[in-house]
Amino acid sequence: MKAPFHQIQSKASEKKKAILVGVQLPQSGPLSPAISLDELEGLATTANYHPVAELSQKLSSINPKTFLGSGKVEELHQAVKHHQPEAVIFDAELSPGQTRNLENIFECRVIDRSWLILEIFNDHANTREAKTQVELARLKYALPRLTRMWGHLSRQRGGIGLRDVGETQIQLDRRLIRNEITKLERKLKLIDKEKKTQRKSRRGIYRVALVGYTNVGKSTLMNLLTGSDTRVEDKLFATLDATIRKIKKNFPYPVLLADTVGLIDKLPHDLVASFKSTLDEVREADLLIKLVDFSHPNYKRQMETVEEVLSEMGAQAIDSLLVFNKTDRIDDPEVSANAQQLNPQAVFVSCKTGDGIDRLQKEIIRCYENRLTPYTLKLDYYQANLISDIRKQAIIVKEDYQDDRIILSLRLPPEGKARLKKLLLQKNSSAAL
Ligand SMILES: Nc1nc2c(ncn2[C@@H]2O[C@H](COP(=O)(O)OP(=O)(O)OP(=O)(O)O)[C@@H](O)[C@H]2O)c(=O)[nH]1
Ligand SMILES: [Mg+2]
Repeated sequence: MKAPFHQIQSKASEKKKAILVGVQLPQSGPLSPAISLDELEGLATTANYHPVAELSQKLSSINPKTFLGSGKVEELHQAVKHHQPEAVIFDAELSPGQTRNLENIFECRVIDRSWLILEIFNDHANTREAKTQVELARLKYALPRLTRMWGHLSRQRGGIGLRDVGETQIQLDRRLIRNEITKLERKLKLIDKEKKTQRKSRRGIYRVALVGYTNVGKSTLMNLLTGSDTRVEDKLFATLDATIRKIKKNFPYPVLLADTVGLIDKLPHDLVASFKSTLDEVREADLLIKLVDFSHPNYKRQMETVEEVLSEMGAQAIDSLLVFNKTDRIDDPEVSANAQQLNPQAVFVSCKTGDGIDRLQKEIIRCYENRLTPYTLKLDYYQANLISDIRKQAIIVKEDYQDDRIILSLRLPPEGKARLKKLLLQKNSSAAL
């Protein structure tokens, strides 16, 4: 009989041992279980687990009590006895009841994909904003699952007798958690307000946001275009905060670029809700650079996930540029040719070699110029000294020096007209607007 478990040879001894369970449900589409396990392994390793065995399972239906059918649960139980892992990690979202039942059977921790992602976010959160956002998501996740912690405790202390104490304690803890959630939500509202004010101050400047699946190279591209030093790592969710920098290199206009948190399949709902102010950077951008890791075996599905999350966020209508990264890893020219044919609007780049970056910059400029509206401004000759200030607010396409006045053909960014008006008022001029 074929061994159900794939044994993993690895020496990450200081990490916590874990058994991984990849599941393929009918609604997961054509995604192969192997690819789903690959991603789970990446997540588990990032969260400091050392996978000792993997099981992948096609499911036609979910067992409401234990998620998997009884046969598979038993197989897993045997593997748990054999490997003595710290946790069994499922590549699915488990209900609080399913987690509790499985933990009772295995007598070890059972973690679902959502919690695993929350653990990684918790480890990587550095700023006040990210920490608050992650903490809120974790508490919301924990609230309906409190009983399982107390279930453990009452068993350890002899069971039945302590049950009532446990129940009372659960009520108390629930209240504490609810209070904490309210506190964090208030704190986030304040942070949100600060961020809004900051965004307001950047109004009128063209804003570009990098979006994409985690680990596709967003921060690498950000560093390349802005000369900043955002953290780049071959890790999932290296970036949790939105970093904003000016694009400097060879850009004729001021453009702000935002690096944002990576997306992933089945992102926990509470996390998306908690990261609202970070994701607002995406929602309010003028242009989205949708970055794809072209060398990833599952890049098409990753592109779909990004589209799904963007449309959930209400950001699907924003102008966008599709950019395929890591072309240096593609050896087969036919693969590139096919992808180019299927995505004729995409820009192909390698942030590692710099290949294609010039073209990308030109595309960003083209998108920017598409947003400009033509405008004519008539100045008297005594106002000619305003032209250098006007140049900061608009693109001067043509300066026509006539006998009695100067006619400027301008291209204005959104809100440019209001800013021009303000400038002329400040200088006490009454040009014909
Ligand atoms: N070969 C190759 N590797 C690249 C390229 N661009 C980025 N990488 C590598 O891909 C890994 C992830 O890069 P990041 O820039 O951290 O990716 P990210 O999208 O910001 O990831 P998160 O912040 O974790 O979502 C790093 O190891 C980079 O060095 C590229 O063009 N070619
Ligand atoms: Mg990053």
